[in-house]
Amino acid sequence: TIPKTQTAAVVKSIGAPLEVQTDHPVKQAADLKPGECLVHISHTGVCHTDLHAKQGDWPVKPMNPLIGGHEGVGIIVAIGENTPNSPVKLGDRVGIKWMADSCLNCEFCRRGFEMNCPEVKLSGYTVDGTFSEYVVSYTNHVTPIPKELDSAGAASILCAGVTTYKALKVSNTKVGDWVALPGAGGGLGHLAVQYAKAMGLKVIAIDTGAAKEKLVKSLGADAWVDFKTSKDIVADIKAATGGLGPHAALVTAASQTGYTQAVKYLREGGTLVCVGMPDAEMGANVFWTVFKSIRIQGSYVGTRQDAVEALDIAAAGKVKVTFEQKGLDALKDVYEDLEAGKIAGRVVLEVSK
Ligand code: 8ID
Ligand code: ZN
Repeated sequence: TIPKTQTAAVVKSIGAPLEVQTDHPVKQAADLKPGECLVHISHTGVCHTDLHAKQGDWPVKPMNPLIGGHEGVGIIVAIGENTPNSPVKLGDRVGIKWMADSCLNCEFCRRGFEMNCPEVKLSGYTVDGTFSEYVVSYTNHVTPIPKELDSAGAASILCAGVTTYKALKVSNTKVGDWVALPGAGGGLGHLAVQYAKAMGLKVIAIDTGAAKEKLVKSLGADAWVDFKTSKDIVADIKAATGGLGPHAALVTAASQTGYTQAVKYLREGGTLVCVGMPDAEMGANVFWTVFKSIRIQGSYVGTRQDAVEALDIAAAGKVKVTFEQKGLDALKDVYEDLEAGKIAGRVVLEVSK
């Protein structure tokens, strides 16, 4: 039976403190529209995007009041009546990603740019997300979780995993190439290290502090540069690759500084993949971008298919989320730690047992 109320973490307005409410209403099965499903969330990761949403620091603003969260795993407990051809059924364990729904019929959806659909619904941004016990999602876009993965371990594949896997796919690299990863010790970055190694790349991890250094080295990073203690990042990164610089840089740093040197250290013909999303200019020099034939590529989450692939790679044991598990009550502190750059890997919240 579906309860009438639930615990949910709510942000009432931009900049307002997070409130954990125990009497938030649950949408009942009879009220679901065709195509909607109700998911009983057990675990959800906390992404730096959720912090951007809480602070409202992006040029595209979130809805408010808002329940954030877009790395959720749970069980489908209801499906809207008259849902046509649902690819999932009651009782299925599914994941909820940033892209909660898209029309599937527009030019962007047809071309594999579902995230750019004009009808796109964003979990924890334009529709309520996974920081609650029950969330309404969409049968066409929830992702079945492979049985090899437990729910806590699968959660952060739904955003951090999918996003970095897709970004590597568009990085124009091949087996044996070097990829630089500014932000490597964070939620996205530590998965980028692992997907990159699984794809046969050599990894230069760039971040700061002993905890993140230890983490990325344990995950197979071939070289490490601390951006806070390095006297010359460009020289250190080039030296680590034998002088020529990396073939690609995949920036997941949530700051402008992660971007500014990338064009300087990239190898001629290299690709800069932009993933981290500060509202900032990236500061690439035009002369060097042209002279070195640099390609600059934005990469925004991934499609339904990318999500299936990213989960399959994790299910095969090639990628594993490093996380600390906490309760929904801890979300406020997690935001503070994210802002301070204190989290190596991810925090995953257990929302219900
Ligand atoms: O689809 C997308 N493109 C997408 C999907 C999901 C998340 C983009 N994002 C964005 C988030 O909105 C956020 O802006 O990616 C960014 C990183 O998200 P995250 O991995 O969840 O954040 P984190 O765990 O805080 O990790 C960021 C890391 O960057 C390091 C920090 O130390 C931290 O470990 N960092 C920073 I801040 N500046 C750096 C620098 N100059 C840096 N590392 C290297 N050089
Ligand atoms: Zn995210």
